[in-house]
Amino acid sequence: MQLSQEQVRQFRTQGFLILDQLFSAEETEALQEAFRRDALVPGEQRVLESDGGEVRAVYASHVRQPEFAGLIRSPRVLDPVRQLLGGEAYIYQFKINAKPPFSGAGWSWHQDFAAWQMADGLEQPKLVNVGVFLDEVNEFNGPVIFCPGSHRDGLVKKTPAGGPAASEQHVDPEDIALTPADMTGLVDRHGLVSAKGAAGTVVLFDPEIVHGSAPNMAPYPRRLLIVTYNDVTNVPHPAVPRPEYVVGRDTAPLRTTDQEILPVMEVMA
Ligand code: HL5
Ligand code: SIN
Ligand code: MN
Repeated sequence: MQLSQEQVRQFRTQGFLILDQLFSAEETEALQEAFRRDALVPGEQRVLESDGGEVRAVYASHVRQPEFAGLIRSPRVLDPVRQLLGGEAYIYQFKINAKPPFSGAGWSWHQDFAAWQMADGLEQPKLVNVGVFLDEVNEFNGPVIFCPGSHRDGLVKKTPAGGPAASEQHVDPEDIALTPADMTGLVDRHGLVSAKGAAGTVVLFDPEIVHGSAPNMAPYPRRLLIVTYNDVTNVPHPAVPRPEYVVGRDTAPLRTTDQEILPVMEVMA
């Protein structure tokens, strides 16, 4: 599966591209079920909201749940990623941001590559993020908001905000948050667009695009899965490596599979 030239052009100029309902309702339900299972697994990979209540994010579900192992190798995802990178890809990071009903907090304005350069010594922004909507995303449940075209300005901030980290488990965008002064200029130049759509929709986005999201005000969740693929020639050189759940160590080129998300049904005799 390849993107059209127009889709590639959109990704390069806007910094994101929406692929409406790339996954079917049945596939999305299987992914939801796999996440329900995975969110129960105790461990460092599970990040709670700051009040200690609900699950804020879960990392590396692709190493525990077969549905996610299939998803990351799906030609519908991996082919466009390799097309955009112009090379082979491996999994840098896999996370699901849960944003539960009413209580899911927002994510501060940030650029992903700032975190990965600072925390992991990653040299080049040769990555592609693939966001998969596990629920419908609308104006009520805290869509990701992009500052379109902002990726072409490069990194706005190259040092952490200072002060105690919001989380010991990962870099919370709060720790690299852009200031109101940064955002005023960016929004003047580029405006803002939110990524909305039915469950099963995919949004590809650039590691340098400025983005963030508001809390979930709705009585339903906004579970957003984000797979970050890195170019195999761009492996990080960290002073101190972060845990494997947050930065993948298997840098071998990922191959597509025809065993995607749903189990292949056994044919009854
Ligand atoms: N939580 C990620 C990490 O690598 C960084 C953020 O949205 C990605 C900024 O720890
Ligand atoms: C992120 O950038 O990882 C958070 C975006 C979101 O889940 O709204
Ligand atoms: Mn981000």
